[in-house]
Amino acid sequence: MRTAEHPSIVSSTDEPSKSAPKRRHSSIDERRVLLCSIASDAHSWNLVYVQLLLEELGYQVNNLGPCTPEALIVDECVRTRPGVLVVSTVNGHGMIEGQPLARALRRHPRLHHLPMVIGGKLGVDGASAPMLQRLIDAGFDAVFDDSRTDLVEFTELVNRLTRPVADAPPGNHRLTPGTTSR
Ligand code: B12
Repeated sequence: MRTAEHPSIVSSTDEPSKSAPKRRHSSIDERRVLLCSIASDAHSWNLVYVQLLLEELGYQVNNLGPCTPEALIVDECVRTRPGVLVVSTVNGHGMIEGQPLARALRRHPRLHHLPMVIGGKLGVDGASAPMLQRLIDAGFDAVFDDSRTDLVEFTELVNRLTRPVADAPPGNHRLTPGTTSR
């Protein structure tokens, strides 16, 4: 759904989860971002741009580069335990390829709670809200199509997703799969 707070972000439901927020594994580094693309996408300046943006905000970014194989993304998420996974893609296939990628990540027993977002130029012919919703349904916490979103919304969300649990106000549900906002 599109939220009133972030009208151009298609994000998962705002409804509070019934379950208590879950504490993530202690080895997770909240300030570490794993950045990647999708397997078909050869564009690289989008990745450089997003990396520099996040580094300026103080994140340590591990950029896996373009044409990122799904298996590598899963393995690196498990190995490096990032605070958030950011998928950047602009060739127009993100809408399609992002879905099996999200499902593969969510299927892994150690990645149920990994905050993950996707953004860029996601479709070849624009990006309708129902299309973006499919990426949320597949497992992404938020979707940013560059025809609808600005980078301020993205950086605000990353800050929120990676806030240490101890600093989060009561009722923060960011650790529940499929939920980004309170
Ligand atoms: C350079 C370029 C290439 C180069 C890439 C070289 C390289 N090493 O990167 C080459 C020639 C290889 C190339 C190939 C192709 N390209 Co090209 N390419 C471009 C071009 C001209 C510039 C891209 C660029 O570097 N931009 C600079 C970066 C910094 O900006 P950006 O990519 O727009 O990213 C911004 C946003 O999208 C956003 N963003 C990106 N990721 C994320 C992630 C998050 C989370 C968030 C919040 C925001 C965000 O932030 C960035 C900064 O504002 C664009 C057109 C254009 N003017 O944008 C087409 C473009 C991306 N290419 C396009 C296409 C179709 C192709 C090809 C399929 C062409 C072909 N028929 O072969 C192939 C695909 C190859 C592949 N397998 O992926 C289309 C994609 C269409 C779509 N999505 O609807 C574009 C948009 C051109 C067009 N108007 O049709 N391309």
